[in-house]
Amino acid sequence: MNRRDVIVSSAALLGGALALTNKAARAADAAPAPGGDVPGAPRAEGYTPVITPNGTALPWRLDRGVKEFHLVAEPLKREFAAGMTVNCWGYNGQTPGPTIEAVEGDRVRVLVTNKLPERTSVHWHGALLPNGMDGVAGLNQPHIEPGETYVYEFTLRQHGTLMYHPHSDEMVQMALGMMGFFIVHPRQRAAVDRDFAIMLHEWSIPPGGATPNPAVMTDFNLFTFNSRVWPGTAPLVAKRGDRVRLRFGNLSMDSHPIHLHGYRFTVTGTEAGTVPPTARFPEATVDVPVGSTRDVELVADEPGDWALHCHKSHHTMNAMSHDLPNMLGVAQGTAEDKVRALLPGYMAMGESGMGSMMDMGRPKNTLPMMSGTGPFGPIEMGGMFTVLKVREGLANYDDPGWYKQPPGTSPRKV
Ligand SMILES: [Cu+2]
Repeated sequence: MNRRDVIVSSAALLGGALALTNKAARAADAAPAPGGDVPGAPRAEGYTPVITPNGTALPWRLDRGVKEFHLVAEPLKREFAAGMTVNCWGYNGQTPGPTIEAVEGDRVRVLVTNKLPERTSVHWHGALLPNGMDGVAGLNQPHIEPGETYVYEFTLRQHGTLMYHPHSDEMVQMALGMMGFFIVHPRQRAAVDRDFAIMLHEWSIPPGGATPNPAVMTDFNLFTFNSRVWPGTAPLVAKRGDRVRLRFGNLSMDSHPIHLHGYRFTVTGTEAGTVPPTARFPEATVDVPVGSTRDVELVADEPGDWALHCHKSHHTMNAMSHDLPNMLGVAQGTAEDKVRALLPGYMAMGESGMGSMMDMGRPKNTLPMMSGTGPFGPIEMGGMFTVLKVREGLANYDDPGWYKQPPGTSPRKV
């Protein structure tokens, strides 16, 4: 296939049969795809639709056998949790961008409209495709200038948890939140009841600030599941006995060891497809390396509220500062009064731990370092933390509230 046949400039596009104004394309995005396909509902093709907690699926329409999607790259505001809104870049008003779902063998067409203040491109991370469709601006295609729309089109020759992200000023654009899942289901029916996709990311936003700093390489202070931090992360709800798949994607600058309490699971897939059953082994923590995806599967056979979080402990903190002196065990009683004379409101911190820091004052648009309240008090977490809620006999998958532990199954104070 000739690249020019399938990547066309905005001008050519607007003059051709595929002409779509941004406004019309947005309207098409908002409407259910023809043929009875409603995003988020089970599809005729037989796969369980992926749930993107705190996110959405990208609608598509069928155009003579081709699944057509439309991504609009644009600035947006994202609430990370109540009390903090961040100036991000993403797709269709969201970070991560809406999840693209298709089936192995599908021919897909993705229109990409650039409404950013700078040029961009989209790389289909992990996809097997013609070289011209790979999205590395300058190498495989021209940059998509502001105001232009490019069309990518290729046939899905694989299945797996793929991703998409820019390959043009990639450092800045990814630091601001430009990334999304591109999930390709296998042809045969998937054997899961609940299928969740969580994009891992990290950000550097100074206390009181609202714009991520793309120049930061290692010292991040906010760590997100689908661009939300605890307690803003949606719970994952399953019925007892459901087979659950958790998909994790990582386009941040660090690996994230994701730990699930109360369960064992096996890694069943990566961005390159299914892991052969003979290569699987049981784990309770899956390390998700940079530039990778990991699918894990389990049977939700133990009811409860089970923590799911990154096990790098700084990654479950919000607005974490890393340049503090270590005050553990340092008596600060008299120093506090002296400093307070110079700095009214000063609080000595860290002498016996930092748990109480969730109560301290802070600049506006800044979340407490540790946060969230559960049925037994403060949870003292932040960042990459959510809860898998497994319940008996659920009528639906709405948040069922906190788990009521059966008598005799809780620790006793003696
Ligand atoms: Cu982490």
